Amino acid sequence: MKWLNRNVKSILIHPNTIILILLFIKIIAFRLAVFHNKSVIHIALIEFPLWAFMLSLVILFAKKRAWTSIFLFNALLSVLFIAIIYYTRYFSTIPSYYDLQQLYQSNSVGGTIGLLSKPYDFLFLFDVLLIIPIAFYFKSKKAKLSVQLSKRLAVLFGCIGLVTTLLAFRQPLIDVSYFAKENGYLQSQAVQVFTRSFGTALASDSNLSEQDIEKLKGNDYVPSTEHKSYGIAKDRHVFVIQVESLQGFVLNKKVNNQEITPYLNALLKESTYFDNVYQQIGAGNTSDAEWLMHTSIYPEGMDPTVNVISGEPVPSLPRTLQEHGYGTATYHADDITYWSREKLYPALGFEYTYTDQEIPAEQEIGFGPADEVLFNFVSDQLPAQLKAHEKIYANIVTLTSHTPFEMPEHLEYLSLPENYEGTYVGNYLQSVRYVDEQIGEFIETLKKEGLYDDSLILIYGDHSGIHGAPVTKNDEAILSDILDHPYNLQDRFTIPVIFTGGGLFTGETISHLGGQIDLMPTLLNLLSIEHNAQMIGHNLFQYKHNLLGMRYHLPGSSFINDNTLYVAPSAKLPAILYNSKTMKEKNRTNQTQQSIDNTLKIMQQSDQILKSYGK
Ligand code: GP9
Ligand code: MN
Repeated sequence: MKWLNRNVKSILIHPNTIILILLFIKIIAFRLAVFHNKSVIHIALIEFPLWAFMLSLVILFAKKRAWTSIFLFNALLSVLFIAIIYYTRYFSTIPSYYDLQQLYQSNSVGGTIGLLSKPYDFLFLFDVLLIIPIAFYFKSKKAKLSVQLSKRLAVLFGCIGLVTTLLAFRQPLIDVSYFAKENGYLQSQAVQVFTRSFGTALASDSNLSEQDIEKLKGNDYVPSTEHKSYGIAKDRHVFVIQVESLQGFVLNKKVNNQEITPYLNALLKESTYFDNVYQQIGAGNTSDAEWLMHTSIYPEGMDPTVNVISGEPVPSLPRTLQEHGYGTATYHADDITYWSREKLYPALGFEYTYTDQEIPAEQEIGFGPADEVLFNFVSDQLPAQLKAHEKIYANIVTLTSHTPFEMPEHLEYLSLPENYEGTYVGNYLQSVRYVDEQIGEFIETLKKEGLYDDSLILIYGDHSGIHGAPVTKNDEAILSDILDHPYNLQDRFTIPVIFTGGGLFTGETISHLGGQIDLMPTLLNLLSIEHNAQMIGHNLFQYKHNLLGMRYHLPGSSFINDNTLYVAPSAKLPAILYNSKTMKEKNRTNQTQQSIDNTLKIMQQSDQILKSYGK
């Protein structure tokens, strides 16, 4: 018994054991933070072995510098875990190896980092420091790390890791976070490396016609020439204004008796306003919204879409418009390499690209010139564009209302209640109020120049601004105050879509369900222009029913149809269904599985097309 006690004791306080125990605790903390996973057995069998395998290799190969190498390994792991945790808090989904590759783009979250931290995060650095006294302790006791034991442990953990990875390959990868929770983070990365080398997530042989897709959405197909809206804006100039972080809930809303978007609200009277349209972007944020607008193909989801295309020309809105006599230009005041637009824009086929090289770096707010500089620049280009082309297409992507929404005081036009001042939501409202004013000015310019009556203008939001960790309890209370109900997923995901232009529309609000995928087909129908490739979306003026997929911001296989918002099971939560009118939870019906299957079929078709644009 004594012998056994001594043996157990010597194993427990063996240096190899101590550092493995520390690693195990660290991994439990990581899984708790990212997946809310408390099952120690699951962690021990699935998540721990591959990391422990790496640590054992470090000891094996480091030999004399073992303690320094362990320290570095631990430090690197802490940085990695913290990066994953912050990313997950902001985007509500885990990052993959390719997201970590592009950490240089982290200024997208830059000013928000402070808002993402939590008091206990520093504990991830605690064990790194702890290694130092532990190393000294064992050195003083002349207790060495055992290479022999590390060898055995490397074989043991390596074998368990291999088996769990092979098992992971047998599971369908529809939602990356859920997959990583069930099968392990490293295993999920291995499976992604494999699937990405062999095509996009859902890509497989799929051959749905436009008629088939309409049927899956619940509509009878009607040829576009028979739509009521067909050609009502034929031969007009086209202006598309994609507004940074613009959400639907701010329209027609007041705070302190002031409208948040007075110019857009007034414009609605001469527009058609679609008030039930959902964002569908993936990891590529703004650039994915640009992709959806210009191709009507789903974004990749877990990777910014621009990263999965080859950069060769793709069938697109600019190309189709150019074939119909339009000069096509795109304007965005950020660095062109952000979201690899130096690849995206040529692939989409814009003739003129204006970015931070051309748009003057004046009145900088956040990471670019204020939107008034952008709009003034566009106005200045118009005469030359109109001289060179009979019809023009201008794609204008705003920037100022970007997180963290901090505006210089003289541009804060709203007088907010005291408790809103300086809050995330308060700042958001100020920045939206600012861009509203700039859009108003730009429309006035078009009117003054006599262009408004000859133009079709589409204004929409790229994605939500209010989501994730920066939203505090206090912000939630302010949102409830504005909305008269707790902020919900529908408030978060719906973006305003406004079609306007002189004499075209009469102030109608249409509540057919739509997604960003529908913007391009709707616009082309108004212009009576056919696109020579398949579009996954449809004309919102025509079709009453819809079925939308969303991945990345919702777990894969989530869907939105006319009356349901279905959130598929995720790494943290079980599946949940909402009545999309009331946002009250509801029960699953026989129809639910059918809608999931139909959504996946539509997205599969889309992914098939996206894959053909790939490398
Ligand atoms: C970057 C700008 C903002 O160029 O469009 O991007 P976001 O962070 O919203 O994707
Ligand atoms: Mn954006």
